[in-house]
Amino acid sequence: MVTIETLNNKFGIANKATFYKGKGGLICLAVNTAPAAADISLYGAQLQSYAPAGQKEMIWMSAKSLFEEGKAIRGGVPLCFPWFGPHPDKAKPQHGFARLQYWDVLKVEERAEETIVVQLGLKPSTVSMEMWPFQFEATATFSIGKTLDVKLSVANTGNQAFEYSGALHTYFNISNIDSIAIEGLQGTTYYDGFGTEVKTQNPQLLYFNTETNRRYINSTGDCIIIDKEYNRKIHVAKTGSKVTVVWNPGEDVAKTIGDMQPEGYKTFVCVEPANAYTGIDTIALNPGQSHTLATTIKLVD
Ligand code: TA6
Repeated sequence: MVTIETLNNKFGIANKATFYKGKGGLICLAVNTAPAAADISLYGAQLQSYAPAGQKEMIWMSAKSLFEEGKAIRGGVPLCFPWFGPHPDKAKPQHGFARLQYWDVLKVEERAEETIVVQLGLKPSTVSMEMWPFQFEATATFSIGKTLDVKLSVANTGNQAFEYSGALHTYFNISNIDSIAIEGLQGTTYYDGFGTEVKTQNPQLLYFNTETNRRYINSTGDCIIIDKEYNRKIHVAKTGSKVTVVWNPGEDVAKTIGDMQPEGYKTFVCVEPANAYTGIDTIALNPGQSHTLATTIKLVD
């Protein structure tokens, strides 16, 4: 396996982008610049932290997350690919294999205004071929500056067409689930959990007082997480996605999640740009085609 020293020699940027051995021995990249700080694990290509200068952390991580091969990291921005949610074959992992694989470093670059662009890549492996027998190239691109961009591009590099679903399963750090609301989903239809009944959100704002697991369909607009206690608004824009998933497990479900503290549900909400619903928005790629699912996250007044 590649060493920290090799990665830093090849891709590191002095005092701004440094590879190090993180929890569980997983290799991570710490980014520290004047406009922002961030942290990315190569395992899963999973962003674990992002904060613009002088601001509170925007991304939530579970204090009980396992950092173990074969287990997903709980928190950050898990990349769900090539399927979202449970697979009909129960032997296959929920949310696909991408978050359970080591990704290769393709590039770490500094751009204008000290924005650091990190590109990680994933290609088929024996593990992926057993679960999903297609030739692909997945590229995760993180642009870390005053705003945060996360992109997951998938190219069909084989000679067979394939379909996939996925999500940028972003865990946002919030003051308290009782103190936040989400704007941007009014008038949008959604499925509750994995049910099939279609409901419509009438209120302008979505509040949380119990487990919430909604898939808003044909939802392409931006969302704003309004956090009264932290006195901030997080703007979540997206492209290449027709579904927005909003998830908070609530008190009872949180207790059943082994890698989350019982109180953990209070300080995060997931707002996920996704393509998550068979027949509605799964992405079909012919040989040579590609698709990009992307989000831009920033603080707004
Ligand atoms: O995005 C919401 C969801 O699909 C929920 O159903 C919930 O299970 C969550 O993802 C977390 O999934 P995970 O496999 O990471 O425990």
